[in-house]
Formats: sequence, structure tokens, C-alpha cells
Amino acid sequence: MMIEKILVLGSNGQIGTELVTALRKTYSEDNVIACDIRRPDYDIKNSGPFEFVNVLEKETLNTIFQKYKPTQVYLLAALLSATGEQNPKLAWDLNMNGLLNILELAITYKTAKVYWPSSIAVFGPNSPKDQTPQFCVMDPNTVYGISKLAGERWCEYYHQKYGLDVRSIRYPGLISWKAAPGGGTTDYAIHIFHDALKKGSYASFLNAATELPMMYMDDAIRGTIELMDAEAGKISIRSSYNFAGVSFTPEILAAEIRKHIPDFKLTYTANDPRQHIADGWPRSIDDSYAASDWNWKPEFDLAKLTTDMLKNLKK
Ligand code: VAH
Repeated sequence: MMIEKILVLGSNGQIGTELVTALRKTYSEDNVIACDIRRPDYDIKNSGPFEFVNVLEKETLNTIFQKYKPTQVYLLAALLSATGEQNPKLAWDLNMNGLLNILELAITYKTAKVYWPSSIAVFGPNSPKDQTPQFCVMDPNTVYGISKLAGERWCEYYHQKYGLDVRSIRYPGLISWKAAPGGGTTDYAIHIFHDALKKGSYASFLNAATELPMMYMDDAIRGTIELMDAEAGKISIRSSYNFAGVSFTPEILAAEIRKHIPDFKLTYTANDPRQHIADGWPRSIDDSYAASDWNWKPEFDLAKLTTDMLKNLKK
């Protein structure tokens, strides 16, 4: 039985924090190495190995691959959509060269499986807006989206040319309470819960009619692990899988919150640059390939997501 050694790069991020915890439950703490450029947060540091890693430093990466000979690598380090627009060169460099470094090392060290997240940000203004299909026009207009689209092409290339078992999911906006979100356009759907509890009101930077595909983090983590555990032969998409949870607007989310906090007030700020980003994204996603290839099915609808967020943030 092969001992799994798993590297999670970008372990302190919104996804990484929860993915490390989930993987350590299955593969035990010592076999899941959390890696990031920032100091580990309390949970991760105290429950297993941590390494300071900058995915743009090839020598450090090579030392880490040499030291652990990882059987699986999750590359989560990236700049998200809003931050990326403030820092285009760094966003391209980190998102693109970080991925290329990992793909190359995975071949050199014969890593069995690589995971790399893409996003609905790969779709653009001319992509179909409703039930966006797996294959369609993709004209992303953010550096983040451009880097994710290019990254998907590289993942498929490394699979076809070198046989690398690299797998990927186009995440919708992810909602979670454990780790702070980092510079995303969909993060209004996280901040709204914090403010609803703290202030009873929230000023949304996206307008009332902005419908976006979203997902509760529990579903995203479970789906990611289900994809990575699926038989290689079942994986028909080697760019990145469309992946859907629940779509809603700020108005619809506010109405759901009011079922718990009746006087919750939602207002709107105008001219936020994130509105332009959101306007280029789909309203809903068709994830039938994930459903048929590896039986993907979300468990959190808006009611369940809202109840769980408020319950945990109240603690
Ligand atoms: C962002 N949360 O807003 C990320 C995600 C689909 C959105 O990629 O940039």
C-alpha cells in the first residue's frame, strides 16, 4: 500500500485551510504538509508539518519535492480576481509561473496526482450566461480569468503530452466561515453574514440583480476530494470541470438572511470595480460532466448554507 505524501501549496488561503484539515483526517497529519509564504494559522500549525514555500522560487520547491517525494500536490496559491486587477503582473506571474513550476516538478518527481483550481472566471462577457456549458466561448476579461484559462490549457497539455494525472475544478464563488476570504469578487456573500450579525445591515459592492454561481465550502472540499479519489479512467475533462452549487443575487441572499434576522437591511454601494468583473461572469453553470463522470452532487442549497453560516459565525 503506497503511503500518500501530500503537499498543499497555499495552505493558509480560504480553500487551503479547510482542505488541509480534511486531507489530514483521511491521510493522517504527518502525511499532509501545509505550505505557504505566510505564517501558518493556529489550527494548521498545531496539527501537522508546515513549510514556508513561495511557489515562484524553483529551488525551494525542488528542495521540498526532494524532501517529501509527494504522491499528491494541491496548488492553491493564487491572486484572486479583485486583487489581481490591482496587481496584474504579480497575478499573472504567481498564477501562471506557479503552475508551470509545479507541473514541471510533478513530471520530474513522478508525482501521481496534481490538483489545481480553476474558476468560473474563465468565462467572459460573450460566454453563455445561463447554465454555462463545459465547452463554449471563453473570453475572460480579468487577469485572474486569463491566467486560469491559460492554466487549464497547460494542465490538459501536460496530461496529453506527459500523461500527468492533473485534475481541476472551475470553482464558483466559495462561501465559508473558517478562513477569511482573499480578494475575490464573490466575497460580498461572506462579508454579508459577518455584518448581518455584527450590525444588522450590509452595504453590498455588487448590485441587487447580480446573480452569480456560488457554493458552500463544505461542498467544494467534498467535491475536490471526490474528484481526486475518482478512478483516472472516469475523468474525461483534463482542462477543468464546470462545478455548480447554487446561484443567487444579493437581494435573494438578503431575503434568506431575513428568515433568521428579520430586520436585516441590505444597501448598495455604487461604482465598485468588482461590479464590472461580476458582469462578465455567468449567472449559472451546467456541471453535467462532473455529475456523470464522478457523481458530483451538491448538498448545500441557499437555506442550508445560510443556516450553517449564521450558526457557526454566532459561536
Ligand atoms: C473570486 N472567489 O471572486 C473567487 C472566485 C468565481 C470567483 O474565483 O475571484
